[in-house]
Amino acid sequence: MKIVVATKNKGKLVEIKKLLLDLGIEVISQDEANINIEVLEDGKTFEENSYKKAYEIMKACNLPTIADDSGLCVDFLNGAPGVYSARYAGENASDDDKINKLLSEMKNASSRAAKFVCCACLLFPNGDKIEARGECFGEILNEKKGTSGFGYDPVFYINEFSKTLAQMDLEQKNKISHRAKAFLMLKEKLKQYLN
Ligand code: ITT
Repeated sequence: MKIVVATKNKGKLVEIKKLLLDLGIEVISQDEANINIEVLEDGKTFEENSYKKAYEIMKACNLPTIADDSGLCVDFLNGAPGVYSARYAGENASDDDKINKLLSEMKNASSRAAKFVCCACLLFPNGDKIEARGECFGEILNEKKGTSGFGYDPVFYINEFSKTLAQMDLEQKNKISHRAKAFLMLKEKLKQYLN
């Protein structure tokens, strides 16, 4: 079996490929499958968007396809940026632009609690679907710390480890992140499905 990963985000792709390594299945990116489609992420939930991404790429390549829709939900911002995390500072904004916007919105925040959410959806050409959700809790720092990872990692601090996600190496992030939890559950469901 071969699985296509429906993402254009290079940081995510590195994490997902590593998370799926122990399946012993060939995993290729949508670029490697030569699928150049922009999926309009207009769903109201992470679940809706992950299904939509998996569906559109799966239709184009006719192979089992896995998509991840994820984002940062901040208590003080009533769950924002949420499903808009990628476009929080505009369509082509950099990770730094997004972080700067977040920190300015949180200048006088009474709470800095936040969580990352990841919804993973694996769709098969016959319509079968496996889904899983993972969450990772932390708080938003006032300044960036660390250079690993991607997105909001430099300001997402986890008390238990006294580190931001950007101060962790990939191995450590892939043990505790929202994505790690979602993909661990998805792999368990896939193993049952294949038996
Ligand atoms: P694809 O849709 O092509 O997969 P994307 O970056 O647009 O790529 P999303 O729509 O799921 O993906 O947006 C998720 C955004 O949330 C992502 O761009 C980051 O800004 C942020 N994000 C998600 N997971 C993250 C993580 O593990 N660390 C830091 N930021 C993360």
